[in-house]
Amino acid sequence: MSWLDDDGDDELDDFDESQIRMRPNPKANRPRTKRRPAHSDAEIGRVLGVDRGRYTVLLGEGGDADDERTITAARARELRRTPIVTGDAARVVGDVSGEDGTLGRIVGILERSSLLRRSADDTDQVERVIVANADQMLIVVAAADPEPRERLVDRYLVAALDAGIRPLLVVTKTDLADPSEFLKHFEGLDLQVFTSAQGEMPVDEIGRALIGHSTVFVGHSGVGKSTLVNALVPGAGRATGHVNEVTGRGRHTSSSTVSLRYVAPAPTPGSGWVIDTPGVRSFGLGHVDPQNILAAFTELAAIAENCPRGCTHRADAEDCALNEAAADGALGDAGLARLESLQRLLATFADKL
Ligand SMILES: Nc1nc2c(ncn2[C@@H]2O[C@H](COP(=O)(O)OP(=O)(O)OP(=O)(O)O)[C@@H](O)[C@H]2O)c(=O)[nH]1
Ligand SMILES: [Mg+2]
Repeated sequence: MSWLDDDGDDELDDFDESQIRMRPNPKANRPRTKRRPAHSDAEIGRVLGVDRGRYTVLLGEGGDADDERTITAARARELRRTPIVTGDAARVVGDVSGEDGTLGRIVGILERSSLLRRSADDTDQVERVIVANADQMLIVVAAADPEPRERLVDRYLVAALDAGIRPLLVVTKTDLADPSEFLKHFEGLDLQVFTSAQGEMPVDEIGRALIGHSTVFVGHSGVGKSTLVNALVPGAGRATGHVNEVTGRGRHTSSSTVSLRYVAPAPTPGSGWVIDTPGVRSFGLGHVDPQNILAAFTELAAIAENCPRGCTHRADAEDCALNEAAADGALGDAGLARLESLQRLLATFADKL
């Protein structure tokens, strides 16, 4: 293993001299080369969380219980511009023992199967990466306190469909208000819906949906994401906050994104990953490709093949094959409801929250 850094020069930005002496390198006297070390000895680990430039990485996952360990790692300089986020599969070198006071080094990340992103607003192309490799998104919305807003749910749906992530919906705090009116907005969608109340959280139902998946929990501050995570993952110890009675806003209790292992209670075998995220005020969609939204509505996408080039598929779009099919009664009630949902999601690009 090389203690040259990743630029191939001998600036030892991550190591101090005491470590060098402890780890003599037989190649140290060879001529310098600009070739990067191959890091063929890197271990692959799961990034569980990021805090002030330090990554918590799980190594040895899936092996013997003894092999599994959580380490702290810094990123190699060559990765400066690559965002590394919770859920990434990272290649780690250096001290990977996980012992107190040790620091590994992330030298690369594996190709991601999905990437959930948002932008500050809809015109902003600069994206913030939230989580990598999630295959489900649990959209958490409260029946009240804070008031549910279907537009924000639409935005999450759009972000999920764009990223190829399956959305699920949970309405919390149904002890405070009846969510049925709110839920009507989502009837046309292929969306599993849970409801949750104080003292009556659907832990088993949600748990079943988590097995074998990596599920990111998203939603406004104060809707109860961390409360759910704590109920699902005993010992998670996520802090939960109060909702301000005057503004109806949450207090942004969770400040970082953290991945936790869900283990189904006996006798059901199975596990999955839940990712608790901080509540956000807005969820910009500047980076989203509307074609990805349409593609998620498979049967409607097939009809839309007959649309003129550049068709927006909005309700007011002329010669739109979808609008024509709707007018001809070719879609049926369920199809009409889905078209309405699709058109509302497409319209989120024009609306601001
Ligand atoms: N009445 C009622 N209160 C709930 C329910 N679920 C959560 N709460 C309360 O809502 C408040 C906010 O919950 P959190 O879990 O901190 O919310 P969060 O979504 O994690 O918020 P951020 O971390 O700020 O994004 C806490 O006081 C919870 O006790 C529920 O089903 N019913
Ligand atoms: Mg929280």
